[in-house]
Formats: sequence, C-alpha cells, structure tokens
Amino acid sequence: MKLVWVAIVGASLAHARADAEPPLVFQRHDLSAGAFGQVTQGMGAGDVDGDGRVDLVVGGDEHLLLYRNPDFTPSLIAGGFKFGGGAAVRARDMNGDGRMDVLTGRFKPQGKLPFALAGNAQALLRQASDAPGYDRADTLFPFGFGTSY
Ligand SMILES: [Ca+2]
Ligand SMILES: [Ca+2]
Repeated sequence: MKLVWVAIVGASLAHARADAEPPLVFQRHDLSAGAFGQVTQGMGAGDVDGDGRVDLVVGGDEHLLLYRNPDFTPSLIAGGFKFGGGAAVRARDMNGDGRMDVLTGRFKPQGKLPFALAGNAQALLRQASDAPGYDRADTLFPFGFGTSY
C-alpha cells in the first residue's frame, strides 16, 4: 500500500491512495479472555515465547496476560494490580538476553465515591435534605464505595 499524499483539511486528516492500489481489507478476530475476563487497559505485540510467531500481551483491571500465537489462549503473567491503565503494554528485550520481556505500568485502584448514589428516583424525593446519603434500601452505592486491593 502506497500513500500518494496526506493533507490536513479543517480538523480532519485526509489521505488518498494511488488508483491502482487495492483497498485495505481488515478481518475481525475476537479473542476470548476465558477465566481472565476483565476490562482491557493496554495491549502490545511481540514474540514473547521465542517460537517465531508474534504473541499478544494484554493488561487490564486485574491481570497481565499472554496470548500465545497461534491459538491465542490467554495465560496469566501477573495479577493483583491494574495493568496498562495510563501506560502502554509492550514486549521488548530490555536486558539483551535475546528473550522478550513484558513492560507495563501497574496501579492499585483507590478510587472512592465522594458522595452516595440513589438506587431509584423515589429515593431522591424521600431523602432528608439535611442528612447525608439515602436509606439503605434506597442506596445504589454508598459514600466511600470503590475498588481497591
Ligand atoms: Ca511466539
Ligand atoms: Ca530479555
């Protein structure tokens, strides 16, 4: 694929291909996280196991995973943190031993709600305006709710 030119038109980026070039065709492949289901935060690619095929490394809310090519079944590299949130996940040989290393950030989630959330619209009407929060049955998430580990 050869790009002929690139131009910025207004706020959008436009490009044109040579007329003789075939269109790019993309094929979707969905990979199952199996027992490691999580919100994905970052992804990288590299031959992590050294078999000559490009593997995927994926960071998420709870796990850092390796998807080995060709079947891409996930296996656990590390757990117990949020991996890749705000940082990339990359496969590179960092120490020069000829084997790929996996790089990522990690974070212990500490976010807490600074207020309570009502579980239904009637809770808003029943709430005592001079008291914090809602009755237990009317509370969707209490003050201080959040994830941490
Ligand atoms: Ca590989
Ligand atoms: Ca290495």
